[in-house]
Amino acid sequence: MTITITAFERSPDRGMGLARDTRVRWALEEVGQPYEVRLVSFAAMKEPAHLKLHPFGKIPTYEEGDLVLFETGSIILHIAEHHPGLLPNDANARARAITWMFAALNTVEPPILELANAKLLESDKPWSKERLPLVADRVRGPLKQLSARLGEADWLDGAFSAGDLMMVHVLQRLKPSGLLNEFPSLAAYVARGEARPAYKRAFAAQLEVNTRKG
Ligand SMILES: N[C@@H](CCC(=O)N[C@@H](CS)C(=O)NCC(=O)O)C(=O)O
Repeated sequence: MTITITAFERSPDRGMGLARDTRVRWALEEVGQPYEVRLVSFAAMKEPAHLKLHPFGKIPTYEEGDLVLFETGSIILHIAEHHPGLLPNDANARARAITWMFAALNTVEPPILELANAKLLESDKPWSKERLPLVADRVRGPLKQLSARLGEADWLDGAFSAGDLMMVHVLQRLKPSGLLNEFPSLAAYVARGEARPAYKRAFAAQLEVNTRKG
């Protein structure tokens, strides 16, 4: 059955790979599933046709036959559960890999998004200079703990899993801030993720959309 995802017609990051369709493309590349992409504008995302797929008017969405999913956590879990390659066979190891997906989305991503929003949307406010260091410190806390847990390992719990895929993509948003480089083992972890052939294919595919003329 054809898989169709949605992505930005023009991503605000101009193809740096931070838009969340990249993590879904990456998961599909890891498990070797072909997919089609429907590009949507910011205006179209808020129209009834897209709101039927995504009640919050965002990308990405995932369509496969009658199934429509939104939220990258759910989409990637679905992909990982239906195709080998992103979750271990052992039940406990599988549950732990899924736990890392939740940790990426629920513990690590929120302060990173807060920092990105503080820089993007609040830098003109008189209190911004005072607030930014506080927000940055709220990112450093979980990064320090994550770095301690990763230790010398390549991946968070044995072989590369959907948990690593999600965590690497979440951490990538920190690269422009320089904050990731404060944690060399996490910077190396992200680089290991980016070196995977499946990631490279996903990155190239979204870049192609964002550098297309017209
Ligand atoms: N929690 C959602 C977040 C989705 C999301 O925020 N998508 C962004 C692109 S990365 C978006 O569509 N932003 C446009 C908007 O909110 O209007 C997920 O993981 O899928």
